Amino acid sequence: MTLRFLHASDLHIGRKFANIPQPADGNIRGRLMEARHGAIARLAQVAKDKDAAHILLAGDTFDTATPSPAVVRQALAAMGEAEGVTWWLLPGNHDNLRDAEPLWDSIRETAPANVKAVTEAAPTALDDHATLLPCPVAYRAGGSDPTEAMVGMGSPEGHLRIGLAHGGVTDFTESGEVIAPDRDRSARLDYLALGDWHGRMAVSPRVHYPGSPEQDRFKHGSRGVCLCVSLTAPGVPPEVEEVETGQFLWTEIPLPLHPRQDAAAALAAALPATGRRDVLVRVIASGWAGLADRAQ
Ligand SMILES: [Mn+2]
Repeated sequence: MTLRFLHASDLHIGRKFANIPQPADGNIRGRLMEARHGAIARLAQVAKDKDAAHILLAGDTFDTATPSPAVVRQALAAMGEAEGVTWWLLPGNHDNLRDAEPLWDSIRETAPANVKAVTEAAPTALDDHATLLPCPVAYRAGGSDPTEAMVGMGSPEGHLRIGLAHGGVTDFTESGEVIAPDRDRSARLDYLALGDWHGRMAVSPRVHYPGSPEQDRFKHGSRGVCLCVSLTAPGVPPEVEEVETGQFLWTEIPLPLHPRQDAAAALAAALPATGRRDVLVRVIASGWAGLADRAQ
């Protein structure tokens, strides 16, 4: 009996991208915002393709504690359209329980039947063979390990134990919480689904960050992914497959320059040959240029 689910995090729906220059003749900020909403449908498609019955969202589904009602309504509607899939939404630091109380109230009241808000740190049956152990972020900077409660959470004999949490395992966290990297062992987990880090990272065979399914910074250099996780029996290591979900590629391109070079031609040659409309490039120019070269 295989349990298959998708693990994603940090959708940051509603993010406005005010730091991205908006060209006079384009709407890149709007397109980036739309791509984050679009991640919902792309995840739903992956779930369908992979025959996964559940999608675990490990926090920061929404970018702020107070997304506009339209952003929330449209996101929930898109999740509702995914037939045969149940979405499990965990509060992260951006949409934590305290700051985003009205948001979680409205999700519980208005969400379609296949969208579950996991706002309590209590074991929840995922199906007849698996128990979800969620640890929602209570407030923005808790300063303690948000997964500690998992150790004491019970589950029926023979059930798979799947942890769901949001926070850092090392100093990359901005929120102050640090998760014990061996939590899978101390809480007897078959899988620990984490969010917070926006790049893909495997902490250990059972502990994973999928990163954001739609990238939002230049640091990772590849399109966003989600994880397709298969579990067969308690104690058996999971099978974890990365599935690309990102629309935009955020990438850095080095551009070494020297005097009397045609810089414009060098730039044109360094840019990607195809698919440019969905690529954000940060050009890192370096080297030497005389005054005339600079002007050019
Ligand atoms: Mn985040």
